Amino acid sequence: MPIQKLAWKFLVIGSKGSGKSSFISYMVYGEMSPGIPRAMIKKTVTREIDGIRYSVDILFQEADDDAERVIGTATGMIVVIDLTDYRSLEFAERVIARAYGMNKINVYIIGNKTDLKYEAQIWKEDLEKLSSKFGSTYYMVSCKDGTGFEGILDSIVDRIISRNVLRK
Ligand SMILES: Nc1nc2c(ncn2[C@@H]2O[C@H](COP(=O)(O)OP(=O)(O)OP(=O)(O)O)[C@@H](O)[C@H]2O)c(=O)[nH]1
Ligand SMILES: [Mg+2]
Repeated sequence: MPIQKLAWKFLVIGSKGSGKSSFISYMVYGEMSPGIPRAMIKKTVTREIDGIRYSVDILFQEADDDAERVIGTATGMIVVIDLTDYRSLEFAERVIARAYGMNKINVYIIGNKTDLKYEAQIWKEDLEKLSSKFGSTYYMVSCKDGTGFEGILDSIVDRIISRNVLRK
């Protein structure tokens, strides 16, 4: 089977404390390891589509207020929203609007901290509204108990391969 190697950068953006580091950690290590440095962390994802094997090196980079400087260089954007903080939704909306203004279409919305449901200030319906406004996709997760992580990265990678590589 032919192999195509790809290298992408994913920006993980969100308001302070929304769970960006925890999300990257869960994606890459399968657990929320406290205190991972604000560094670039790499994960390789392998997918098979239409008889071609894709090996994608994904570099995760965390960003918040500095987001605007780095949006231009990213293949994909993962916008993390703290469901217990309504300001986190406002932050996300601003960042997403800016990204679309720069023709960045691979934007994925993550509603984080579903385990804190009694403290929620943002609900599924809010994320539904936000994602349909921009034509993006949203996922609900908890970096604490691992809920909702199953298949997220694979589905994001498949979508980007379809859009950017196969141009379906
Ligand atoms: N209960 C709960 N706490 C979480 C979850 N995800 C992250 N946290 C906590 O939220 C706090 C912030 O998490 P981080 O991953 O450091 O968030 P961040 O967005 O990287 O924060 P900054 O880099 O400081 O902006 C930490 O105390 C985490 O333990 C979650 O799903 N549930
Ligand atoms: Mg962090």
